[in-house]
Amino acid sequence: MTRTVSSNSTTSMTRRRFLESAASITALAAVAPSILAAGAARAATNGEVISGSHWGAFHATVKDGRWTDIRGWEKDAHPSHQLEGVLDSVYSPTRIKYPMVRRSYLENGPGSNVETRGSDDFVRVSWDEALDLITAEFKRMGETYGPTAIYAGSYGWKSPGKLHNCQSLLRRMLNVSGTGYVNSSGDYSTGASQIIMPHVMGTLEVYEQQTAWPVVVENTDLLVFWGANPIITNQIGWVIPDHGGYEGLQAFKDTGKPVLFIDPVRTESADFFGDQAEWIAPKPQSDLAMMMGIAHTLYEEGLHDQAFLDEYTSGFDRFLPYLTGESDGTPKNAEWAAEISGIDAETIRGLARRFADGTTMLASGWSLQRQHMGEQRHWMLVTLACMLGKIGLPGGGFGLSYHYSSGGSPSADGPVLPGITDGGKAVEGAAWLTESGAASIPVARVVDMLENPGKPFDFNGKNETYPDTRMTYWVGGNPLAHHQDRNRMIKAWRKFETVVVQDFQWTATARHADIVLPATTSYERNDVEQYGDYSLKAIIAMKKVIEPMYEARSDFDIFADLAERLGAGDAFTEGKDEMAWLQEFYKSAEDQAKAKSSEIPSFDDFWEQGYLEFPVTDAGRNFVRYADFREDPLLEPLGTPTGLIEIFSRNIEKMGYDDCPPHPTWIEPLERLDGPDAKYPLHVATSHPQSRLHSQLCGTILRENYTVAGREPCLINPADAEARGIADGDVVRVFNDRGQTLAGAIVTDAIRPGVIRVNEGGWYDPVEPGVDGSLCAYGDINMLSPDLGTSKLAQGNCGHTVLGDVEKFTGDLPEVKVFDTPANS
Ligand code: PGD
Ligand code: PGD
Ligand code: 6MO
Repeated sequence: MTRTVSSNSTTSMTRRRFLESAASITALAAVAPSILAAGAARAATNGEVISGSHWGAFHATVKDGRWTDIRGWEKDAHPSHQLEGVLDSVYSPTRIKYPMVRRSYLENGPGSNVETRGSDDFVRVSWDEALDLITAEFKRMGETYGPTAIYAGSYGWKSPGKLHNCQSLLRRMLNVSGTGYVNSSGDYSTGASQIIMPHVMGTLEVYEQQTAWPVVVENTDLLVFWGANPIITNQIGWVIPDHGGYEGLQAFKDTGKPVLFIDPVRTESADFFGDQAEWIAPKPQSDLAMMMGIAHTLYEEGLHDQAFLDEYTSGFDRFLPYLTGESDGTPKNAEWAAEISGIDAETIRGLARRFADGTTMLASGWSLQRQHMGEQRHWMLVTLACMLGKIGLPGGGFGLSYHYSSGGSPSADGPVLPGITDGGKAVEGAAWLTESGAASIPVARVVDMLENPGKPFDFNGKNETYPDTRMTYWVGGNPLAHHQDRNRMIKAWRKFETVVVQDFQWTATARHADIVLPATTSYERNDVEQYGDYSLKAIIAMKKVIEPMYEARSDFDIFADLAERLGAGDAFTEGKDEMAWLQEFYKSAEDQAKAKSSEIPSFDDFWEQGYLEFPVTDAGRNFVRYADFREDPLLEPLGTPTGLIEIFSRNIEKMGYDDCPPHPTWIEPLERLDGPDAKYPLHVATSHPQSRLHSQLCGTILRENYTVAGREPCLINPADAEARGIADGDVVRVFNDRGQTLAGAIVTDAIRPGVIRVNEGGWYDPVEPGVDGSLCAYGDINMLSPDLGTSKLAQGNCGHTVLGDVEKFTGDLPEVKVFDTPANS
C-alpha cells in the first residue's frame, strides 16, 4: 500500500451520501445480515435491554427513548455500585455534543496560539468541516514531516466491545490508508512487570490466569495481599467483568484463615476480612527491602527450599552473595530492611517464619511496580516465592492478578471472540503489542518523545531514537489525567501543531485539544464482548440502549468516514456494517464450537437472548499455575533462555543497564519517604479509586458520594493532620516543586503516618489554564508525580513515586469548573 494521504473527491461527500454508499457496500458483505439483526441495529423505544461495560453486564430500562434505570445482570452476584454512574455518564453535562474546533486554531490554522489550549473557547462546526480539517492535516503532516509526524499511540481504557475498539479503529484507518504514524507499546498498568516477567518467568504473568480460587480456598494457609486492594480493583474488567473474584474472596473469608495486608493503607479489602485480616503498613516503595529482609531470614535460619531452587531456578548462587552482603558488605537482613521500611526487624523475621510454615500465597497488586525501579519488586517477590518452594503446588507460590479483573475466577472452555484488527502485524500472544506504525515508543515516554526528537533512548535491550511528531489523534484515553507531571506535560503538548480528541465527555484532554469529535458511548451502538477476563464464562450482546445523543457518532462510523476521505473506505469497512461485523465475530465462535464437536445457537437466537453462557469446567476449577512445570521442568520448560525461573538473567546482564542489574537489587528510587534525597516529608499514594475507573465516571453523580468540599478526597493520618492544623473536611493544598492541587481532607488512622493518599483519575481543572504551575482546583494528583521511566529496561511510568506536603488552604477558594459544560457547546 502506498503512503498517500489525500483529501480526494470524497472529502466533499456529505455525511448522508457517505452513509448511503456504505450501505450499498454492505450488500456485498461476506456474512449476509439476518432479518433480525437488521432490526436489532436500532434501539428500542421502550423496554429492557441487556448490555455490558467495564463495570459489568446490566439491564437498562428505556422509556420513550430515554434510559431511566440500570440494574446488574442477574447472573452477576457482585455488580459494581458504579453502574449508577454508567447511566448518569450518558446524560452528564460533560457530554460532548457536537464537533468543535478551538477558536484560534479555526481562525489561524494548525499550530496557532498553542499556549491558549485550555483557555481558548471552542467553535461548533459541522462533521464535514471537522473531518475535512483532519484529513487535510494528515496530508500536510505526511508531506511536510514524513511518516512519523502523527502520534497515534493513543492509550487508554476506551470501552469494551469487539467492534468499537476505538484505538484499533484509529490505527486501522491509518494503516489501510497508508498514513504513516507513531505507535506505542505496553501500558500504564503494568509497564515494568510486563517487561521484566518474560525475562524471569518466560511470560507476562500480569494478565494471566491465576491458580483458581477454589484451590486457594482449600490449600492456602496464609493469603498475603502485598500492595493489593482486590475488593476495590476487581470491580472492573478490560472486557465485561464476571466479578468471580468476589466469590473467591468470600469463600476464603468463610474458612477463617488469616489474610495479611502489606499496604500503607488499611484498605476496604482488609476491612472486608474483619478480624481475619492483619495489617502491616510499611513505608511506600520499601517493599523490595522487606522482601529481602524476609529472604535473608529464610536463608539464615535454613528455612528456604534448596531443592526447589536447585531444580527449578537459575542463578540463585549469583544472587546469594548480594543477599548475604558478601559481595557488597551490606547484608540485606531484617535490621537493614527495618531501617528502610519502618517495620521492625522482629516482625520481618516473624513473617519469614510464617511464610515458610505451611502454604503461603503471595498475591501482589501493581502499584509496587508503577514506581521508580519498579522492575525489581515483582522479580524479588518471585525470588521469595522460589525460596519458599511452593510454586506449582496447590495454593502456594505467587500471583500477580488476584486483584484485577477477577484473576483466579474458574474458567470455562468457551470460544474466544475475535475483534476488529488494526490492520497491523500483531505480536503473538500479546494483542496489545502491535507492530504497526512507522515507529513506536514505550507508551509512558510520550512527553520524553515530544521534548527529545531525534535523541536516543534505551528500552529492553534496544537503543532507539525518538521520532519528531507534530500531530496527535487521541481516542479512548485521557492523557491529561493518566500521564505524570502535568505541568511538564502541558508545555510539551505545545509541540503538537494539531491535537484531535475523540471522546464522549469533555475531559481535560478534550479541553486542551484543537479538534474535538463527539463519539457515542457504548450504550448508543451495538457490539459483542466476552464476559469474564479470565473465566470467559459468557458472551454478551452489548445492545444499543438508546439512539445516539446530539451529533455523536460511533467510533467505527467516524473512522470509516475518515478512511473513505483518504480513499480507503472499502479497505476499512471490508464492506461490512456494524451488525455484519458482529455476525462475523460470532461466526468464529460457531466455528470454534464446531471444532470441539459442539454447537452454539445461531447469531439471531444469541442476539435475541442477549447472552450465551459456557459452563466452568473441572479443569478450570482445579487449575494450578505452573503445575506442569513443577511436574516436569524438562518437558514443560518455561519460556526463559534457561527454561527455568531466572533469579539471575544473563540477557539483562548483557544489556548492562546501571538501573536494572541482572538480579533483584535494592536501588534508591528518585525519592522516597525519609530517603536520602527526600525533599518533602510525606509520601503521596496515588491509588485507584473506589467509585471510578481512573477518570471515567468522574463527571457523574457518583462524585457526590466521595468528594470532600467538592474536591477529590485526601486521606491523612491524625498525627500529620494535627501537625499542620488540618481538620477533617478542610480544603487542603497538596504540593511539591512539580505542581499543586486542592483536595478535601479525610483525617483517618487507616493510613500510615507520613503517607497521604489522593487517588489517580481526578479531572485536571487548572485555575489559570495554560499558566505554568497553575493550581488544580479539583484534585488531579498527577500534578505532583514525576515523569520518568521505571528504568532503561521497561520505561514504565512512576505514578507511585511521589513525595510532597500538604497544608490547610486559606486563600479564596477557586470554583471547580471542569464538570460544567464548556462555553458554546
Ligand atoms: P480513563 O479515565 O479510563 O483513563 O488512563 P486512561 O487514559 O485509560 O480514560 C479513558 C477515556 O476514554 C475517557 O475519557 C473515556 O471517556 C474515553 N472513552 C471510553 N470509551 C470510549 C469509546 O468507546 N470511544 C471513545 N472515543 N472514547 C472512549 C488510565 C491509566 O492511568 C492507567 S491504566 C493506569 S494503571 C495508571 N494509573 C495511575 C496511578 O496508579 N497513579 C498515577 N499517578 N497515575 C496513573 N495513571 C495511569
Ligand atoms: P492501586 O490502587 O494503585 O492498584 O491495580 P493496583 O494494584 O495497581 O494499588 C493497590 C494498593 O497498593 C493500594 O491499596 C495502595 O495503598 C497500595 N500501595 C501503594 N503504594 C504501595 C507501596 O509502595 N507498597 C505497598 N505494599 N503497597 C502500596 C490497578 C488496576 O486496578 C489497574 S492497572 C487498572 S487499569 C484498574 N483500575 C481501577 C480503577 O481505576 N478503579 C477501580 N475501582 N478498579 C480498578 N481496577 C484496576
Ligand atoms: Mo491500569
